[in-house]
Amino acid sequence: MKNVVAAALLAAWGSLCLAQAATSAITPAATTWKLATGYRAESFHTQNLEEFAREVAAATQGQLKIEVAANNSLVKLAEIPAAVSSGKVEAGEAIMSGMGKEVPLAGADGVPFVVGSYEAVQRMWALQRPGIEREFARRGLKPLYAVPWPPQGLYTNKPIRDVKDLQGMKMRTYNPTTVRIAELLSATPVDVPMVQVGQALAEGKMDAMITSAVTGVENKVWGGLKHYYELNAWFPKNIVFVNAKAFAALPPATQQAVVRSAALAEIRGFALSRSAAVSATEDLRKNGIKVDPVPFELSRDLKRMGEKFSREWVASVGNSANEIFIPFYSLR
Ligand code: PCA
Repeated sequence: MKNVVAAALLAAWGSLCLAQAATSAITPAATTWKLATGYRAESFHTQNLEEFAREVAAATQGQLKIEVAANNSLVKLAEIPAAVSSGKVEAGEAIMSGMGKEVPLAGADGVPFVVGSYEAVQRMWALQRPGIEREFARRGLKPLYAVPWPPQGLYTNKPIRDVKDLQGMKMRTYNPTTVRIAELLSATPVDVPMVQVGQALAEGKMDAMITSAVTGVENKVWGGLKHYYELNAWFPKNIVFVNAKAFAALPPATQQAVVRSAALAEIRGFALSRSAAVSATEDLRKNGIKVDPVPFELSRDLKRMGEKFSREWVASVGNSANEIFIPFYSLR
């Protein structure tokens, strides 16, 4: 009797194993990607990433889970592209112009007074994307989507009339472009990661910076900075990318789900950026920052500086700069 029960149990166990093997042949094991970003969880970029992750999980019935690690917690912002290239993490988000040294085309994002509206951001991105795809592929990366920060304006701790007033100020920078701009303005560049701006201000390490209204609000800069001039100088984009091998290892249906969700995330991100630009400027005002139009002399001097910067940039990048700028201007 005992033997009969044992045999029946064994048979049941065997068929259970067979059934499991059959299901796992149909549904491959779930994959988890870690996605590193250097921005805070509450930032609109990160919120958008979280939504992207939720959509991918839903579209793949949980077969691909993307875990977002915000605030430099997994990899520091500046090191994210290399970490994704090497496969240390599967995916990441970085500010594209921060990669301008290795990928000159990515620097187009930070050239002052070229892109002046969300429509222009879209046109620039469409022209940049093929080159960015190619350059990223050479580094083992696959771009998924890009979303702009709101327009960049000038914050200062005292009123500014012309660029002479900026001379000698400690100007916070966040990429090679802003470093060069500080130099051209005879200010002293001080590299401060976005999440440390509040602290740097409290410690008296900075007098001025060029960034968005959103970044000023997120770092509650009104303790140290008093003026915000709406320069509308450029719209830097964050780009989200994945290790190309990790992407290629996904089943085709999952790859399609990622690409589709990325396209949606880009559209949603543009809309979030637009509305954050408006509400953040209002928040700056409410918190006592004087939001001013750009004084005539300052505007004239900055435009000149921008032209010098553009010439330098085109000369250093060569042909691929013209591949973007010529159609960009002729499409206008
Ligand atoms: N905020 C980021 C990049 C551009 C922006 O608006 C920063 O200040 O670092």
